[in-house]
Amino acid sequence: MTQRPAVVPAPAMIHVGDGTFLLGSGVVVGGEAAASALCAQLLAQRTGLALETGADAQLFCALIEHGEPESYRLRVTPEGVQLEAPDAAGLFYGVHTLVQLVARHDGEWILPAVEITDAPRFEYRGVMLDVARHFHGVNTVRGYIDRASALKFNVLHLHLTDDQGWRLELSSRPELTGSGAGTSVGDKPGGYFSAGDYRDIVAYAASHHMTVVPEFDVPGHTHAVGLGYPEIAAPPAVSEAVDDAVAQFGGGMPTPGVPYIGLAVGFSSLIIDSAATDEFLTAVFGELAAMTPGPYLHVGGDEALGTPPADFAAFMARVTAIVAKLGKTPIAWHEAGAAPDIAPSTVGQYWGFVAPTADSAEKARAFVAHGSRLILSPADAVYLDMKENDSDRLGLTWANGPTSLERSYRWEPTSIIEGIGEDAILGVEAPLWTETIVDAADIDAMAFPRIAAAAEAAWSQPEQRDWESFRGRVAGLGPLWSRTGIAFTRVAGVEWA
Ligand code: TNX
Repeated sequence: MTQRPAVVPAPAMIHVGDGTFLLGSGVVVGGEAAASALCAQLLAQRTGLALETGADAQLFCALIEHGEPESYRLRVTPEGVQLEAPDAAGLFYGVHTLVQLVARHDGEWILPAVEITDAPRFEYRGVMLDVARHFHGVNTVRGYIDRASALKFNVLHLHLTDDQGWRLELSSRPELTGSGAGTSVGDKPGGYFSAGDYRDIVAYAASHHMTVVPEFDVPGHTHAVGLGYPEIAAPPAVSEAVDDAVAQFGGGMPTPGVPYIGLAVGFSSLIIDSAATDEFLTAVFGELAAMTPGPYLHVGGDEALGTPPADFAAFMARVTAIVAKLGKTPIAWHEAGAAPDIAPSTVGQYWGFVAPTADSAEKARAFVAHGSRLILSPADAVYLDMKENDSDRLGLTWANGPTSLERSYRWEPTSIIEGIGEDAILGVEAPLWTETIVDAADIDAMAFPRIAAAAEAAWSQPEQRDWESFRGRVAGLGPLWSRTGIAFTRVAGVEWA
């Protein structure tokens, strides 16, 4: 085996040794219970071999005393396989690396002899799924958790609300889903998560070492709120910025009280200075905090195009204070950096370009000046909803599109915003907006393979990142993805196996 093993994201250290370990039926996987069961299951799925778990194992998974969180060490020799990690997440990631190493050689399933030591670069490694523009149900979300966690992502950000629908049932404001969740973009069926569905997603994510970050997007992107609670909805905004956005995305302006099924953004707002809005925010974020074990609640704050700057600043200060008081860390899109009085713990999510335009970098820096950190989601690199070709059925092009796998790969987190280095970066997140994305097959076709490029930006050390190497390794994942039912796009420029 001289070929470089197809491990994505690239590990911190990989050394290829001599020989191979032969995977045959009868091979026993043992050690720590959860990891060995997962390992046997995934290897069986990959190869079709019946592997057993038990004592006298040739593949052994062990928890050890010391090491960085989420790290692992994997040693494959012709005699056996040892996986060690200081925590369950590390074992989980080691198992997924092992599964990526499986290869077919002279008619046998083998693992190449390797020694790997690995640990993540960033602590926040996110994917975002928009369940508002098109609703995506629990099974689809579970599938996305399977896929993302296998690439060592540890955060699932759910964009739960937008103009087109409110997708989480709340007992404090039942009309949010009673009236606000009936449709999706293009008048497709709507839908929402019950509290039980949400708990199911949170638990499934946790079992895959992912934290759910739920987002209620306010004050803009709230047309659907007005369907059930018109008393806190401002009339659709009229401004040049709104006109431009409506012209760019399409679907026209909304009619108050009627579900919005277009693609435009920026026209809606909650009423800013109102006791009823305040009570609404306290109730909905309070209920969300109680349902959410993770440390973060996302408050949105993007594209409030019709909201005067002073109103926007006052609103973002208010909503971040409410979330902080609930004992959670607020996250807001970078526009909220323009609000001087946001809760100082607020994490900013930068969605500008790799080369920042206008005042996006300045707004992003404000979060760090307050003592917090940034999540980087440069839209022209890791927005998974960007088209690869103008003629593609799915996706948008506004972020310097069409894009490419190479563009998604070739960027370095510390080189985007001047003055924002490693310590100011909490992590990297790849959002998937779903204006054009209707079902699980669409999600696979858009997210794969570019999600793998984002995974490497989030996990791998800069010295391990190299486009030519990635291009080869990602090709090697094709058979694993096919085997696990991932309907990825065979993008040009990669020699898919
Ligand atoms: C911009 S990114 C948006 C979303 C759209 C997306 C489409 C951001 C914070 N806002 O409302 O869905 O573009 O790519």
